[in-house]
Amino acid sequence: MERSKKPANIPVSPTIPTPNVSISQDNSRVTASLPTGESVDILLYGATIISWKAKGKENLFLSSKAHLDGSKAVRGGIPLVFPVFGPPPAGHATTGLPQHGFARTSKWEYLGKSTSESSATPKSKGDASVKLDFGLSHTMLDNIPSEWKNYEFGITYSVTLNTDDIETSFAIRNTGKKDWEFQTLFHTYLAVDNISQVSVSGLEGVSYKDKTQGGKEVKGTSGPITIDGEVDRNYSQDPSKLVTIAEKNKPRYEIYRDLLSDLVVWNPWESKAKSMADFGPEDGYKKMICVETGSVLQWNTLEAGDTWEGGQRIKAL
Ligand code: TA6
Repeated sequence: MERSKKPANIPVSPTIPTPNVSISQDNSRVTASLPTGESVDILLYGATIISWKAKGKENLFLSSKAHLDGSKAVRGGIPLVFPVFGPPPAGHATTGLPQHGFARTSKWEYLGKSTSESSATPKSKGDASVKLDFGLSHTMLDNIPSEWKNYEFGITYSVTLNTDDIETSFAIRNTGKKDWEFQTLFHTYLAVDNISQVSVSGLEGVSYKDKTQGGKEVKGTSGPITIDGEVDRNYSQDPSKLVTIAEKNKPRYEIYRDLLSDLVVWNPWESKAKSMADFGPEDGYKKMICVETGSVLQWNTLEAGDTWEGGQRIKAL
């Protein structure tokens, strides 16, 4: 063939960096990482995120005494609360369930991943992301010690790891013929360097239920929240309002909410931390703050066949 007519060589582009997802041998854990180094580690037990690394740091607090073997809800990371927040009330469909429900103590199914490669030029590894889906349904639970054994549901929990944030979202379906009520929350344990230098803004002037005072309604603080003792507060705040966690007045996390009107701010402080056998190290309470997002200050009724959705995005700064 005449040389001039030979088609030009098609340059072969170097492989575009893609997210990596692996499942542990014993099928108990899913780990994902991005070409840029961000990573997330999720136990199928409770679909509990136990590690989220971004900006070169671990952003979640995990108690050094946390049970990671499925024997108890994980003390740290992002445990999932469903269908009841706190101790179930008496005379209710959730009566008999454990504190914070069964989602965090059930084995979830890994449903798969979807990734988006870096769309920038092959050289930059800028914005790959990976979405991991997990599922829980009534068929996967046995001996539910409550009226809930008669309800049918399907939950898809999606965790999306991006370069500087993580998204967690729920799609909760009532797959049965009976309507039912629920509460749900992402019980996020954020890692901080020193709780005494932490402030939470975005809740100024918002009144709250103070669980350290038996749920008494308390007028909101005029300035950012600071922590110098046990704090256990339930706030209701317009989901479009940004909540920022700062350290030494330098923003460290931003929390964006999608349809989640309630926030819980919790730090057990010294004596409560000591009273929890799975809380460690002893001064671990100085290294964490729970800023939890959900829908817990009222019951959400989900009619048969309906789906409820809600989520959050936490940005590490
Ligand atoms: O979300 C705050 C809270 O409800 C606190 O009252 C405290 O009990 C915390 O959760 C931990 O609950 P747990 O059942 O994990 O010990």
